[in-house]
Amino acid sequence: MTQVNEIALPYDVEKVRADFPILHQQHHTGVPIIYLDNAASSQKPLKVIEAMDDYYRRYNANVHRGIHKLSEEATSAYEKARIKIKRFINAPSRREIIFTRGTTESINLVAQTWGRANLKTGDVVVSTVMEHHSNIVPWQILAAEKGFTIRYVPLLEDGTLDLDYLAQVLRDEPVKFVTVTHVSNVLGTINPIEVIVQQAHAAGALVLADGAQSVPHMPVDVQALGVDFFAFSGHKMVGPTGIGVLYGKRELLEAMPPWMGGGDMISQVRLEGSTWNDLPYKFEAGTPAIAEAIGLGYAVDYLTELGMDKIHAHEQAMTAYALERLSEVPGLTVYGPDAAQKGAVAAFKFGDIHAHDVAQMLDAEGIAVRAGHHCAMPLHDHLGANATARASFYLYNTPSEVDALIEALYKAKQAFSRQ
Ligand code: C6P
Repeated sequence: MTQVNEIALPYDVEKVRADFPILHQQHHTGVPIIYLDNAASSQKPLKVIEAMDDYYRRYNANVHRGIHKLSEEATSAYEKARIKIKRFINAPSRREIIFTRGTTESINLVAQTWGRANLKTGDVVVSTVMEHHSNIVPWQILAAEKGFTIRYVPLLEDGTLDLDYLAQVLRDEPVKFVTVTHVSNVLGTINPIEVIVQQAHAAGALVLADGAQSVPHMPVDVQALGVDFFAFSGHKMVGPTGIGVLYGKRELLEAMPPWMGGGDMISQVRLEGSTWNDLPYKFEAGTPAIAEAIGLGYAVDYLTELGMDKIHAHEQAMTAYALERLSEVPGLTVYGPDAAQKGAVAAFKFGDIHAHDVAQMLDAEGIAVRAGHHCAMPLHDHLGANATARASFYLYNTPSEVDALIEALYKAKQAFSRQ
């Protein structure tokens, strides 16, 4: 436990920051960059960067193909990464870990395979108003073709899901599939996935949870959650871009047809027809993102060594502190539930100042935040805002960075009041 700005933090943040080269780059203001756009993408520790560099320098080759030393080494590292991820989310088998390009591809895979094979006119899929577009649009595309209905769970005043609505739809309508985010990328709401799974399963529906904003930030156990499918991205969890994961229960994955066809996903190809490879390869057509998978394995090592419990505790302390400080700023409203029910995200409106102007003025102070609809337009419609500014925290952020954010916001307010 270390004490920073009178806040108790579970580890020495400065020591952690030393692992991330980008955090030591100077902004044009002459101070190190303050990176508060972690919900969009996280920074990478040296360990991950070096692991990818090492692959390209020492054992670059394709996987599962060559009977030569380099290919064997590459295959072994690629498959080792899969095992690390299996352990990290406590999946029963490595065969249930499918490498994809990210959360978006993982959800599209489920829609285009399980969804295409199982959903028809008259069926109902349940999503929510707080979803990222990647958990709405794939279902809309399929619904337009298959004719099923999508119901969206509305939100309560405090930014949590209306679970009574969910219970009612599950009771009254032929729901086959529930697809819901674990943590909202705008409100930060942590949804009670175990409860949703219990209710959905009791009604005979399967559940996909979007873990893009949970896996990087808190311990996740897919067996304890009980989910049928779980999707997440490497780049938000100190890993590289271009790699993500779909976890699926083995019996479901076995029964699903493949999506993309090509090399590695087949068992036999004849001109008359083909048969499919075993899991997980049935869903990994073509040369995969090898360096990225290896990098993600090292990202998992990094998070595990630091400890997901500690990371979560660090972020809870940071979020509570940020919410407290933001509440002092006149005219500023943070969306979503209070710190106890919230991931490390603070999306806010700042009086009449447009979110893009807020982000631009913060950038001038060396502070990176995101502004816009954050790929959650239906949620912004619900909030009655076409854009919000969003500060999002991770394992390397410090309370003094929050202080700098607050100071810069006051400065922005002053500049705008002079106009
Ligand atoms: N949200 C954000 O700034 P990809 O792009 O496939 O790695 O992740 C998509 C995605 C899915 N679900 C949730 C809850 C997400 O937050 C994201 C990515 C980023 O909020 C980029 S739009």
